[in-house]
Amino acid sequence: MKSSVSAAPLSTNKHLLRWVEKMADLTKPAAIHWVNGSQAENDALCAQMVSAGTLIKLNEQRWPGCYYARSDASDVARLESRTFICSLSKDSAGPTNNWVNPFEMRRKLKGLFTGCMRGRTMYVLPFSMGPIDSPMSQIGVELTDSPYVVVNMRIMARIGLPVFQLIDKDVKRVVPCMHSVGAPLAPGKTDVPWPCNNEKYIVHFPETREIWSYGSGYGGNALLGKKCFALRIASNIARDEGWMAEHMLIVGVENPEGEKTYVAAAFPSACGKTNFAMMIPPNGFEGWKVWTVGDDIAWVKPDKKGELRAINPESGFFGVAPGTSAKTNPNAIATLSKNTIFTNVALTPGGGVWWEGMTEEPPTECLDWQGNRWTPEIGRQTGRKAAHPNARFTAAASQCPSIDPNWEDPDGVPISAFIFGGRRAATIPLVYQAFNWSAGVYMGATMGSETTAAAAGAIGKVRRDPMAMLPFCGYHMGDYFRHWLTMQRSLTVTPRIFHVNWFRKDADGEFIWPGYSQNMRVLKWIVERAHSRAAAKETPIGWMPRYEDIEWRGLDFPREKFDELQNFDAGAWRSEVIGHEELFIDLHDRLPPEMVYERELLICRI
Ligand code: O2Y
Ligand code: MN
Repeated sequence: MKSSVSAAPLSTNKHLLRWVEKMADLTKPAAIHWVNGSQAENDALCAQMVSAGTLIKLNEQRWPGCYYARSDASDVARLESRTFICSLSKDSAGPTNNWVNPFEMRRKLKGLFTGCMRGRTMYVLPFSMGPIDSPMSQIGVELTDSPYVVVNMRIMARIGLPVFQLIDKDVKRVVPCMHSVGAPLAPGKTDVPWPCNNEKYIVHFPETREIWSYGSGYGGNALLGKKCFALRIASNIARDEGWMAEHMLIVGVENPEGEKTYVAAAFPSACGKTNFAMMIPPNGFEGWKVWTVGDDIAWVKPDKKGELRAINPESGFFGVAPGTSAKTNPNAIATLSKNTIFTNVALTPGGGVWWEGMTEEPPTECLDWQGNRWTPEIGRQTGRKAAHPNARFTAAASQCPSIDPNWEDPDGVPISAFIFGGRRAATIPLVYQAFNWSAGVYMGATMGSETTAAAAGAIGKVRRDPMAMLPFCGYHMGDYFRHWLTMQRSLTVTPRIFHVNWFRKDADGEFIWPGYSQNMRVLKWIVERAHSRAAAKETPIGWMPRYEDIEWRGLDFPREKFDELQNFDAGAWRSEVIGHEELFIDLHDRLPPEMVYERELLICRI
């Protein structure tokens, strides 16, 4: 039986119409809603979700246009164990991805999606990753039964009528994205605030450029433009077309002379990318400004002159709330002050939100992310947090006070340096520069970090996370390293490559580096190095600033502490290199020989 169509299609594209009809036949929604992306539509969806208990409208005076959502307690983070790359051959996915035979997976998905939208509306949500008018942008259509996904995607991507118009011109390939929370609603049954299914599948078909996600309504599992498309599928497209889809923030650093230098930085999940992307320079940096282009994903492409240019494919931030404050990130606080969706933070009695680290004083009472009464005393006694550690805000990039005037430039911004970083308590210095591109690729390929709450699993273990792409590269990591190496051939100007570590600890377990806005001192050295204007000393692992190469105006930071931060310990590095080998063994059959040479060179030097 055909499903009833509640709204007229907003596209005339025959392929799209046929696909929507086919998917409706499979999933059997009660209605189909073609998303036009308007404010009125958004308001109506939010009102509908308020009635259903999915959203709570926050106090309009204090939090204008803001809503609050609590997810199901089992649906709080990206699920790497349930994320699959279903390429035709297992080899193409590589050992770091979960692979399932695509034919088998299609059979499984067909079963899961059959009738999965019964009693719900299927939203036809067209979206552009990147500015609508950019030649670097890519288009997708997400069919979802979650209105929460629609309103979040409206912030995170360009959606609605302008995208349908682009699809109707039939000039760009459309990536089909199927999403269901996997909770059909029987007639007469009342819905739960956060429908989802215990069985979860986040599936990518790289060859056919398709995404199928089932069972989760949360974040990267459900907002399919983000990790699924802009990284896992786009990394495949980028490899095939000669560009790069990277898990990187982009910032423009403007000096007092008005010269702007753009850099892109890859740090693993929840290592402070959003804070770095919105940095306000500290005392001593009068006349300097950091401009935000993006906080999570960069699409980087050589232009006609052979210079790398990057766009942020997203239009919003899906930022971690805990730890975000007027002290740690004033620009984020200003960004999320209106028109924001908060998920899994705490709800205060006055219709406001709170999370650990937002203010020094917690509220005397609030409801925690699961809706239970929480007081500081209860928190102390039980160890329970008011906000989930992976609680998020979804806020528009255009609301960010530091948003770069060129952030939507269809041709992107020029990239002068890449920065890799990790959360490492020992061994890795605050900052050093790779000797050249191939040493820089090795640096990115071997970076590691202690795990955090952004992904389900153990917290605090060091894991190798090449270019911060381990959970996001949609193909074999060895081929990905080769792609990085090959990219140099398309370039006339090669960006410099750096490694940073804000998280080195002293013998007492205390962080040595103050971090946050003080990272500007490191960023300045990086920018000056990119322009060949700053000095450095050669060490076995790369070029390092000496104490006198860093700008210390406005900060009393003793030389001995800096030496401790920058200390190169040959013994620790010998163990570190053994760690590199572990990852390389896994990738051996597709590891570019350059990676082995770089490792040999490093061993010789240390
Ligand atoms: O889906 C989630 O749980 C969030 S993960 C996330 C969100 C925004 C930016 N980056 C990440 C990440 O894990 O890298
Ligand atoms: Mn990320």
